[in-house]
Amino acid sequence: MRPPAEAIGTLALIVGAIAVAIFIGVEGALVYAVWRYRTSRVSTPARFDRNTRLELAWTAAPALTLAVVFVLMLGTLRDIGAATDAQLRIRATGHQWWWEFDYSGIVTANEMHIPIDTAIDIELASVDVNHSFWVPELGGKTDMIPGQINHLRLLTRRPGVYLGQCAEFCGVEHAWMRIRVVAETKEDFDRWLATQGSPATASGDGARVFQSNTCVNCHAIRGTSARGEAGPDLTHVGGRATIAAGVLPSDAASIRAWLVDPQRYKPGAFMPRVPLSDADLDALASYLGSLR
Ligand SMILES: [Cu+2]
Repeated sequence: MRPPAEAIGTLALIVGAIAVAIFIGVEGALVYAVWRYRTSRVSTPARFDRNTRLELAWTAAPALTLAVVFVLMLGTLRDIGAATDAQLRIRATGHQWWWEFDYSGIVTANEMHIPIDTAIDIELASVDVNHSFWVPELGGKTDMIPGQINHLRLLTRRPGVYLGQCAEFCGVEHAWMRIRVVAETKEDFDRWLATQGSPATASGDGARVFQSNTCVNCHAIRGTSARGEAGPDLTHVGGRATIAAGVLPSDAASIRAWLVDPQRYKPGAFMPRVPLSDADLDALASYLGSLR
């Protein structure tokens, strides 16, 4: 399978080259005519309206050019469509304003890991409004529509971090709906997935604060009694690079600041302020930061 980004890039180059060739041809003819006939005193232009050959030529040439582009585009669409040969399936669900990634039951948020050299089929879903999944370096953008599953094919040969963004206006925090894709070797990916699949520790003050407050209504931490589904799964939140879909780094100090006043960092987000004592805040922030 060909990386979709490569297919799209090649198509853009070919279509761009055709457009440049047409531009040079048309502008060249114009400049030539202006220069060649610059001293001409003829005020009535020559008439061509009975010239069938000329009419046919300038109808056929653009039609043929577009037909060539059309055929090339069909090939590209085949290269970037649903991956029927997928070796890995990931369900990506858009939420206002974060992403859920489900690896056959192992759920994480906002940071998607993928193995390199692997044909991946992303099932795109939404629980609320239209979103659009877009990681420019990996491929085209595809809408996430409530009540419908769309597919996006992903493949990359290069390990690294690829940044993406929701590309369909979805409400006030649309701009803070960042996607972070970590492409890594198969071994690193398998290790990551095994970690994600393991439960979190449920002991300690932080775990107690989490489970005895309203946190559990919206968030899940596998291994504890928290099973909420409205907000991001936090089982390994400390192992991600950011929280709140890119707003803050995922260290204990930032998590604490976020808990104190989420609206300060992401106005409009559905995360409410939970009134907690300073001691509880410290315990909760260091607990969440430790969930790696
Ligand atoms: Cu959006």
